[in-house]
Amino acid sequence: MKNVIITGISGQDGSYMVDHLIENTNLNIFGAVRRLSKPNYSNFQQHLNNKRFNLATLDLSDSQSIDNVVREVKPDYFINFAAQSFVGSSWQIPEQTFDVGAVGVIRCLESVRQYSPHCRFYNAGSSEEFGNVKYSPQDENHPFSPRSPYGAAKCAARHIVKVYRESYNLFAVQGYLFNHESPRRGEEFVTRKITKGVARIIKSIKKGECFEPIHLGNVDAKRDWSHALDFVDGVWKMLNQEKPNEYVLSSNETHTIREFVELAFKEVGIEGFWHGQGTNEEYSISTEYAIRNEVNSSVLVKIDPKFFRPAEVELLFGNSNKARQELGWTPKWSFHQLVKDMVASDLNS
Ligand code: NAP
Ligand code: G4F
Repeated sequence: MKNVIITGISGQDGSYMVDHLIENTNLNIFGAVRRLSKPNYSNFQQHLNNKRFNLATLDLSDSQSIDNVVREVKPDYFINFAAQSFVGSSWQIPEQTFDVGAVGVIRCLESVRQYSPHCRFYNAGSSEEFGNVKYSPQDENHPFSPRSPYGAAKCAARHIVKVYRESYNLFAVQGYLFNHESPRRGEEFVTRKITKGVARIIKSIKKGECFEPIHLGNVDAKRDWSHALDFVDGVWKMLNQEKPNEYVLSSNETHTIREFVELAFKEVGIEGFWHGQGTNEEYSISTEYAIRNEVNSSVLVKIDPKFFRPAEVELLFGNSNKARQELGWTPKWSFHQLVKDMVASDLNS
């Protein structure tokens, strides 16, 4: 039986990849977590008793820990999802972001080269590498122009993956993945912050209670959002093609944060309207809804400069036609279905 190491399994993509490979392959899975003072197994606890699932401990900032696992497992696949993945924090902890996101990838590649050179290696690349975009939609030929320490780390990782592929003939690739979300999305990312806020607000309204608005930064930024479930399938296809090519995965649509807000509130029956300008702008409940439902608070969203970034990626809009044609990758979730799924999950939690 073949072995796969997956890092980042406590997070969104790593945990969905474990689900995907348990269901669709007969691989032995070595899911890697780092040591935390309070372990968080919630995204993969459903597999803890499965004989094909093994928990491994490794930290991307520690080459010994990576070597130990790779030497023992001799993986056929190594899927690296581990990273400090929050762009906003990458200005506060730039060294750590770069160390894990770029140097950590060298540590993994070195381990694979030495102890399991036949292994197929995947690193999680990002549309943040395109950053200050030059044309739309962005495809595999778009130049790199990162706007954050996070984006710069992913660019460095891309170069080192290529260097190892070309120097040692490793099957090593890094996809260009646009934003992908789900009910397992971390709570500080904008989509989850919105859907969690919407669930909190509608629950308060139903109880006749006052509520605090959701505080957001730049609501005019545009993102190309997909469901993470579609992307783990795309990553697995990328790893199993004949030759190591790198692909964009995206929905091929772009939407503002504003649109996400409007759709998420609509999902729970709340109609709102934007008013005011700049940092005084707000999204408020329509008067008819407020009267009908005897709502005491009216502001749903407030703009808070605390969430503005030192440099912003204003527009991301992908072109994943190459992956769709060459890998036969067919995403199943629409933007609307994604918002619906996230709101429903937060309402039930
Ligand atoms: P996520 O939910 O934040 O998960 C990140 C994972 O990395 C967590 O399991 C985290 O573990 C782990 N990790 C962090 N530092 C580590 C370290 N030093 N050693 C070992 N593990 C470490 O992120 P995600 O959304 O699933 O994204 C997965 C990957 O894809 C990331 O590399 C991200 O940068 C990249 N990516 C994501 C998107 C997206 O839209 N989701 C788009 C493009 C690229 P802890 O629980 O211990 O913190
Ligand atoms: O949800 P975000 O934090 O995601 P961002 O920065 O696009 O990064 C995500 O996608 C990348 C792929 O493109 C990944 F590589 C990365 O790991 C991560 O998964 O922010 C999205 C947009 C930004 O323009 C941000 O300025 O939403 C804007 N925004 C507005 N208000 C906010 C907020 N973002 C957050 N997190 N919180 C806010 O209150």
